[in-house]
Amino acid sequence: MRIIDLRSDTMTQPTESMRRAMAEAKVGDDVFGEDPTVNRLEEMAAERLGKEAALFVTSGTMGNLVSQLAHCGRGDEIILGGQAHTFFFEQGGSAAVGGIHPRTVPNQPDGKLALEDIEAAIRGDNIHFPKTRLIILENTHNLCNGSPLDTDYMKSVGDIARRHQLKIHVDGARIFNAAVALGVKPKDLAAEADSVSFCLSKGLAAPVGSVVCGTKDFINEARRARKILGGGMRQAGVLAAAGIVSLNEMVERLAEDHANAKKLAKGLAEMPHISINPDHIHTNIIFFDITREGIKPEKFVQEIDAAGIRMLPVGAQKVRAVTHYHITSEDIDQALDVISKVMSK
Ligand code: TLP
Repeated sequence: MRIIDLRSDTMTQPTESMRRAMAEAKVGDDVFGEDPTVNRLEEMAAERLGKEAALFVTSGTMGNLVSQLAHCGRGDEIILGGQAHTFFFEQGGSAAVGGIHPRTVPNQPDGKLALEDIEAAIRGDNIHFPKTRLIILENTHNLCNGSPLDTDYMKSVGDIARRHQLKIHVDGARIFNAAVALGVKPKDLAAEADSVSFCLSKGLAAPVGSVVCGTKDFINEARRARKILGGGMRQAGVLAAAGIVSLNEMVERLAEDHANAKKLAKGLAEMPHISINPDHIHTNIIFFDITREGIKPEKFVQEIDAAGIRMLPVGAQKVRAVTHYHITSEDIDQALDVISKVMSK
């Protein structure tokens, strides 16, 4: 039975061309700055994001953490969404490792933080308060249906940050999805950010790795933070080689994933006892609610799994599905067929 795995775009396997590039990669000791393939990936990433420099890290979680450690000192405060991956799914690393105080504001359904909420959360000069240092945005926003944040919104947050001398970090795990969905360049979406981290190992299909981009000074600090976290890798060019293929070959095709996610959302919207608005789906992540009594997300997921369709249950009513490189339009037909049978039992 063919397994159609929609749990996450992290399930993607390296392509043939990645495997070849990995086998043939020229390598050196990257802690000494001597791995030519890592250096090449970092140059390419900096160029794509319109920043001076970049740093290859093990994961999106490490990318976000080294960025916070580079921007903030102990006791500093960050402003971020209550649904932000950095707040929700990274073990509270900001506080646990960095002594950084998270101040959450609500995410709007499209992943944005309301501008007035950001302004209201910024601390004044008062001996009782931590110092606000950093605003973190997420693009695309995972828990908010993979919504992309556009350049106008980024400019508005940039204005606030400049007025209050704050930095902006973008958790751009899927910023290439955002750029493709909005028809802009990743560097346009990153222009207002002091730092951006993006993942190679999600829709871009590399086996491992993320890249953090920013000024040279920021990257020097982030490199120190990576080392203390144990993330100084040696002949990491075997991994970076796959990341180079990601940037060269895997970006434009993300549009197919978005089309498949939209198709899945539209198909689900027509089914009884499933609630989803396909107009809210712009990239490769969809969430839908199961509204039928007696079928909880866990049970639903078990039943479709028996027919080879994998999705993730999240919370009391919700299920998540993510399209990616290994999912075809026919797979979506198959998934819809299985789901419609499960729901009409
Ligand atoms: N997200 C994973 C899970 O952790 C939920 C997924 O399957 O979507 N930022 C964002 C927006 C992310 O979605 C993720 C991973 C990360 C950061 C962390 O990346 P990794 O897993 O490489 O540490």
